[in-house]
Amino acid sequence: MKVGYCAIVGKPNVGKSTLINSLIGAKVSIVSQKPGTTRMRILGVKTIKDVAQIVFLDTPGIARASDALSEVMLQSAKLSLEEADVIVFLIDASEGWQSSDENIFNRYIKPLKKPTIIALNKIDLLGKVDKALPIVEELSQKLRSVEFVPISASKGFNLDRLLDSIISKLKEGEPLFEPEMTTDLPARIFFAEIIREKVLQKVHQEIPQGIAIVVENISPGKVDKQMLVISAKIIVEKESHKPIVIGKGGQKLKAIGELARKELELITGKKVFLELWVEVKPGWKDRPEFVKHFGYGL
Ligand SMILES: Nc1nc2c(ncn2[C@@H]2O[C@H](COP(=O)(O)OP(=O)(O)OP(=O)(O)O)[C@@H](O)[C@H]2O)c(=O)[nH]1
Ligand SMILES: [Mg+2]
Repeated sequence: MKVGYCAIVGKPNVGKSTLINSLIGAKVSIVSQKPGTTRMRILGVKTIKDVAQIVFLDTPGIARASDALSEVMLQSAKLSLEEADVIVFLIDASEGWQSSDENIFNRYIKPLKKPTIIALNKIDLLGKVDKALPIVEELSQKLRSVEFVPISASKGFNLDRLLDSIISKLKEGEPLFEPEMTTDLPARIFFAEIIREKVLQKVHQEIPQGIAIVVENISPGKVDKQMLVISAKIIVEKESHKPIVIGKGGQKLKAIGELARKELELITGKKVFLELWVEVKPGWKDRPEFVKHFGYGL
C-alpha cells in the first residue's frame, strides 16, 4: 500500500477543514465562515483498501502570531509540515495567488523540499474551471516542480484527481492505523469542537474571536442510562461578550445548545442532554496556561 502523512496548509479561511472533511467523507474538523477556526492539528485517516492509507493533517491557517493562542496555532502548522510526506498547499482560487500565499510558500513550504501540490480551491466561485487557467499558467511559470489541481472542497469537484496525485507521491509501506479509524481526537475535545462550531455559527458577526469550549463532564443519564449528559462551558474573553452569547432571555444560548445537541446525538447515536453555561476569562488568548487548559496546547 501507499502510506504516508499529507499536511493540508494555507492561509486562514481557504477551506482546509472543508477539504479534509470531504476527503475523509466524515466530519473530523469544524468549519466556519470566519478565519481562524481551526486551532490545532486535526488528523483524518483515509484508507482505500489494498491501495493506500493517507493520514491527512488539517492545520490552523498560517498567519502572523499576535498572542499565545496564535503562537501555538502557528507552531502546530509548522510541526505538521515537518511531519508531512506530501504537502497540499491550499489557496483560494477566487482571490488568486496573493502576497500572503507567496510569503507562506517561500517561508514555510519551499525550504522543506517535499512533494507539494497547490490546490486551487473554491473553483465553483469562478463559475467555470477555465477561469482558473490563467492563475495556473502564471504560477507554473513561477513555481516549477509543483503540481496544480483546481478543486472545490465544498462541492466535491476534482477531489479524485487531487487524491490520485497525493497517492502518487507517497511511498509503499504498512498501514499505520486500523482501516475503520477516521480520527484520533478524544471525545471531550471533539464534542467541544462541535459546540464551538455552533457558537461561531450563531455569534460570528458580534464576536470575532476568543471563544473556547471546555467540556467538563460526560456521563450517562441518572434515570435513562442510555442517555448522555454533556456539560460544557463556553469561555469568552470579554465581559461584554457574555450577554451576546446568552442573548435576549437566553434565546441565543438555547439556539446554540439545540444545534449542538442535534449534532452530538448524530455523532454518538444517543440521546443527549447538553448543559451549557458562559464564563468570562479576560484575555485568555494571551495566557499560555489558559490556552493549554482549553485544549490548544501542542
Ligand atoms: N464556495 C466555496 N466555499 C468554500 C469551499 N471550501 C470551503 N468553503 C467555505 O470557506 C469558508 C472557510 O472554510 P474552512 O474549511 O473553515 O476554511 P479553513 O481554511 O479551514 O479556515 P481556518 O481553519 O480558519 O484556517 C467556509 O465558509 C466554507 O464553507 C469551496 O470549495 N467553495
Ligand atoms: Mg480550518
